[in-house]
Amino acid sequence: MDHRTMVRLSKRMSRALRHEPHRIGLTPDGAGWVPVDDLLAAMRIDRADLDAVVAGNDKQRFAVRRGPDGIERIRANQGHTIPVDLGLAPQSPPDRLYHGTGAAALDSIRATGLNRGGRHHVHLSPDVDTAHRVGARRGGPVVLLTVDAAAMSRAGHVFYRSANGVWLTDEVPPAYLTQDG
Ligand code: HQG
Repeated sequence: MDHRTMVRLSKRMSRALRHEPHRIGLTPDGAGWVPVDDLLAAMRIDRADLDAVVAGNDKQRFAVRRGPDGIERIRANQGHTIPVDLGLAPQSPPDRLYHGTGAAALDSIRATGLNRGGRHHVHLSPDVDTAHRVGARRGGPVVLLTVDAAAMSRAGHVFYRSANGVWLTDEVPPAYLTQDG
């Protein structure tokens, strides 16, 4: 599969597993898992293509595992808008985390902090490069924000780390944000 086809398929799988499973007749369990065979049938795709996306995905967006019942299931590691409990345990974050966004959002973020919007959490990156890539998705100049995660943690904010290394928290009030560069 060429890169473009892979990206397109990854996006369709993200949509199916994070946002609109019901549209194609899937019902994820409470933790977001669906049988691999059900996803293949619903999306009309081959197992080899699914495996290529899962293995080749730049961000490890998906996890596949075999349950105690012998059935293989797949879920998105993060980013859902459907209600799921990923079962992540709270973790102590690194002192600093990063968030990349577009310049257009800056005034609003300064006023109200980072909000999770339609997702379950605010997504934070462990390093500047990743944050920059996330911000670049907005298309314009990238704004890089540093999050004082150590201070947030001391103040009682809870952090989780998704299976692909994204740090998740409920919100980041403006007091914990500084802008770089
Ligand atoms: C912005 C991708 C105005 C926020 C990435 C962001 C990530 C505000 C946008 C993952 C705001 C939400 C998540 C406020 C936050 N006012 N704008 N108060 N608070 N925003 O896509 O963090 O490809 O939901 O800055 O790589 O960009 O999906 O979140 O620009 O890991 O696997 O609102 O999505 O991963 O956008 O990205 P998103 P995000 P996947």
